[in-house]
Amino acid sequence: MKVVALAGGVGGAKLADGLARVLKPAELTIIVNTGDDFSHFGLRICPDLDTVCYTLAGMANPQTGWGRKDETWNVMEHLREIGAPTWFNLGDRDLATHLERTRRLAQGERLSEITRQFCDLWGIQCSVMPMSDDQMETWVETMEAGWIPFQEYFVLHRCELKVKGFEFRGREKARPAPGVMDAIQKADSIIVCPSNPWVSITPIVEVPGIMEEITRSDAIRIAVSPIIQGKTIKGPAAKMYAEMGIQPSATTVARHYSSWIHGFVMDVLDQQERDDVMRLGVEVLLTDTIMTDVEKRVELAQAVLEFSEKLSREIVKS
Ligand code: FO1
Repeated sequence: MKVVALAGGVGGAKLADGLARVLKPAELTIIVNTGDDFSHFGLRICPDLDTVCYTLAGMANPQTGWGRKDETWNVMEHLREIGAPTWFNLGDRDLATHLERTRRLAQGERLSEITRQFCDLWGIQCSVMPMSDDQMETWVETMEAGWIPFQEYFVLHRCELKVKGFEFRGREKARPAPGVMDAIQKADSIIVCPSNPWVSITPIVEVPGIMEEITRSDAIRIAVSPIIQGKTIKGPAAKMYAEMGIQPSATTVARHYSSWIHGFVMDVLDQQERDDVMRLGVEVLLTDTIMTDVEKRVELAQAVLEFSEKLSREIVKS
């Protein structure tokens, strides 16, 4: 079975890890959002790529979900002493990743190639690829500060500003990274991880060509809700919907994706919304989606894959 997972952020990385533990390495390709990427102190930082890779490699900080475990913060302390900006926390070990990535990008290497080599070094056997090697940056339109880059919204302003909209700057010139279109073409199943629909998944499918390839493929397409009981486990997705005048719920997420998914996985706690989602023309799997530990990641991954196989049998029959 060939599976493509679309992922960004901590929730996405957890399900990607579950899938990597269930599938054979050659069966799984994870396409990661790079709309969050930015340059800071001259370094190229790719938060979602690093979160996915650190999580798969067992190197992620279990408290934050981003950054590395067993981290030290010497550079940050010295930056503070000399009055440098410290709003974005870069641990010493994590800094090594950004330094080496930036050095190699400056030499003309592609982000996808650097990511593949980091994965090899870190023992990650499935394919992890950025959505694009080109810069396509998420900007957030806020009520209070106008248009600002994503990391300023997310980290500097702690998601406190009111959101009005999003823009993916550089989109026109962005191309899917090598391997992305091929993986989608060959996929039996495309799984949208429980990531933020606005700023983790939309940038991926907005890369010119990717959505067309997804809808052209014969793959079963399934999304997992990041919203449970109107709230997100982590991150601002529910807050973003509310600020844009949309009631946050699992049904809202299903509606967000309904034009291109076959199946939707939502938490048992939201079972009263099942019929609303079915009315969107989408099949539903109710299951426990809260990934509190590695076993739960694996259980959710297994449930999603079984659901995909069931839908595949049903669609072939009909
Ligand atoms: N998120 C924060 O909330 N505060 C931080 O200081 C922070 C630093 C950071 C450093 C490296 C990295 O790879 C990720 C980091 N993140 C931080 C997470 C990052 O902002 C992600 O874009 C979000 O998690 C959204 O996916």
